[in-house]
Amino acid sequence: MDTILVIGAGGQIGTVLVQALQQKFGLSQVIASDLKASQSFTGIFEILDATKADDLMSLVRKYQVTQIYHLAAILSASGEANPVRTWELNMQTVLNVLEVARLENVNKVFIPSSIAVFGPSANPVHTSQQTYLDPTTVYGISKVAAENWMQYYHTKYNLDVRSIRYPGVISYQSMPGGGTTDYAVDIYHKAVQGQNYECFLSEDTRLPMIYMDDAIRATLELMDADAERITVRNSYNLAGLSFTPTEVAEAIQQFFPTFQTTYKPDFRQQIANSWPQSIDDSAARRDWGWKPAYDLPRMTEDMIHHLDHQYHADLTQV
Ligand code: NAD
Ligand code: AKB
Repeated sequence: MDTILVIGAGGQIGTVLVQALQQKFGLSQVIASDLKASQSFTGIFEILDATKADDLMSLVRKYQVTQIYHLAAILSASGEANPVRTWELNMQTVLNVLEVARLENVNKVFIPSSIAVFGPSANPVHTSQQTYLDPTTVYGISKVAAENWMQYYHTKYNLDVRSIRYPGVISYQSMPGGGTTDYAVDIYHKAVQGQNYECFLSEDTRLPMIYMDDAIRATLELMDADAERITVRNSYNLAGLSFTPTEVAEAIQQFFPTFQTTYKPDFRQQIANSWPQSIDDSAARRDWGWKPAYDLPRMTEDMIHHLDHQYHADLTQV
């Protein structure tokens, strides 16, 4: 029976992934961990600072962990405020996870990468799996390095480490934590609260995104795939959908016709300009059958349905 450790479980993806893993493996088989305790978890929770290799090792031994999902990182926009700390945290935690997994014979490891690995030299349209990786952010640099470390641990030690280059993840269940794609969650919250939105990217900035349901399903499908089918050991490109702020605002106006967006680009615009507009994920489709389920209208309907319920339920509790 598998025992799963999720590191950085309190973040945007972790809060949703933990629930999916609990459903799949059982409540007693999933250990959620983060820097601070969170009220939102049912099941097992442990405080863990993943920069501390000994603490990570103790936890893996204590629960005889067989799979690790490592989600702790500082994202693109927050990372630019403190590049050295971002490099240290993003790299040290990845190295600790890989090394502990090797030493403790952990069966499978998942460490996400990001579209942030791409930079100005990559073709921005339908960006291919194998292309130039010249990121402009410290976050992107740390993800490229992490991809190379994953490849190294697989090649040298046969560690079964798997990865996806997530696009910007859009969710109603949890808030994003300091990325360049965060506007695409914020805009829905404002609309459902009856407010207009000031966007920090320009109206025509097209970026690759993915709905949380698709991102979680992709993660579980990759981790379920037979090892011999995995031909990419640095990180798989993954496509969900691509849109601009104008397009998402128009999709929201189908539900809230008076909703208005204004545009005031800040430092995140430069980051967004260096990223792809759309992604070629043919390797993921070929190797483990990836296919996204959500387009912009379907995602918008689902986001608004759930957020409407959340805000309405909150109001009735006041
Ligand atoms: P997040 O910022 O929402 O959550 C990260 C979590 O890690 C936080 O709960 C934080 O407390 C925790 N953490 C930070 N330092 C830690 C440490 N030293 N030890 C243990 N935990 C620590 O991030 P997210 O959006 O959930 O992203 C998860 C992963 O997916 C990251 O690797 C990120 O780069 C990647 N990713 C996310 C997106 C996205 O749009 N959310 C897109 C591409 C890639
Ligand atoms: C960010 O904007 O930094 C993240 C990502 C795409 O990695 N959402």
